[in-house]
Amino acid sequence: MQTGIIGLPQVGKTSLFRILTRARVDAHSAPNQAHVGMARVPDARVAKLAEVFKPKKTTYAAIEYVDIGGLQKDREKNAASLVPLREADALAHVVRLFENPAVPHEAGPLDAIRDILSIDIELMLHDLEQASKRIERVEKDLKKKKEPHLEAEWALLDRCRKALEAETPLRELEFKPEERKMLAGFMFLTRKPMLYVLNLGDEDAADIGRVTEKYHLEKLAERPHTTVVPFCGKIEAELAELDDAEATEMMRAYGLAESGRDRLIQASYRLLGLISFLTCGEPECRAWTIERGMTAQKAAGAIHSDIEKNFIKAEVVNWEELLAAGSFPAARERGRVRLEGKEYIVQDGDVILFRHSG
Ligand SMILES: Nc1nc2c(ncn2[C@@H]2O[C@H](COP(=O)(O)OP(=O)(O)OP(=O)(O)O)[C@@H](O)[C@H]2O)c(=O)[nH]1
Ligand SMILES: [Mg+2]
Repeated sequence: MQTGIIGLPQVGKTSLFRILTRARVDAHSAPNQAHVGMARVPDARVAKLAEVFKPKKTTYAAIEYVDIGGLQKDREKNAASLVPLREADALAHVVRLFENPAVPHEAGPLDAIRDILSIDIELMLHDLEQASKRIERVEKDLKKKKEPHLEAEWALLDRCRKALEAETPLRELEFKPEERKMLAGFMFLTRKPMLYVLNLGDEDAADIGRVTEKYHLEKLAERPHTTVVPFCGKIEAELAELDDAEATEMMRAYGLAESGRDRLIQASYRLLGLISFLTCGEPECRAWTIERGMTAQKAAGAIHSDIEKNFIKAEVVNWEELLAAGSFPAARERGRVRLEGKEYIVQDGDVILFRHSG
């Protein structure tokens, strides 16, 4: 699962990418080159279980980020730099809210709402073009023969086109399952879930819980499939260089209760519709990524297709109950371990032991 980082030039996209993936990207080399990297999903549950179970190996979930260059005023050039985003499952738009006289903001004085709209419009124009092209084709085919599936596709695309013309991103429309299937091939950018990263200056750190009001962005977070995460890019970059004790000390000095990096990665994980179930034993404590709403049998496939195929039952215990019991047998004795069938819907934080044949 991949999140594409977008935004105007010089808003801190590559800095964010570096913080998330801990990758060393030379800021001065090829500004318009796309960078791809993985970020470990911070998970206190795995850490706590590992402390008790002392496994040989601890493995966290991971998600991918891609940093494309800044979008330009030149629409032609933008069309090309938007292409890598079509493959992304979600977008993270970095919005500049920090002052830095050494790096002036291309769009002029700081204005989050203006910047958000200007990027949204680029994305909507991209989608409008895709929809219009396909509508033209469908109309041609419909003239030859009135096929019901083409008529359905035309109606759906026409609805998308009208929404886009009214400056409504497609993520705000509701689609039926069969419509979603039809739309899958188009890779519309405004259908992807959106994470707005508010890149704040240091002076906002102590009041980070209230910045959406300060910048009049409360409405933004209420939109469907949209998350807003305030973030102090410069502080987070410094924190990334420190060991845990030093980082905690520095966060206290700035009045930050938790790591912005952790908050941001967890928010994008949720926005992608992902949850983790855990496995825990002597060789390994591990978080496994699945889509929310997956059944136990499907979830088993995340570990191995054979376990999915030969699924018998799942032994399930909530991670906190397992931690309190101290071991799987002890949790069983306390009656905390449930025996679930293949249709059981796996919950975030379930620790699972799969029973399978073969
Ligand atoms: N004060 C301050 N400066 C920042 C922050 N984030 C980035 N910068 C500075 O802004 C400049 C641009 O940062 P980048 O991360 O390269 O921005 P970008 O969005 O990737 O830029 P382009 O890829 O060229 O569009 C660098 O000089 C950073 O040091 C921040 O949160 N605060
Ligand atoms: Mg960059």
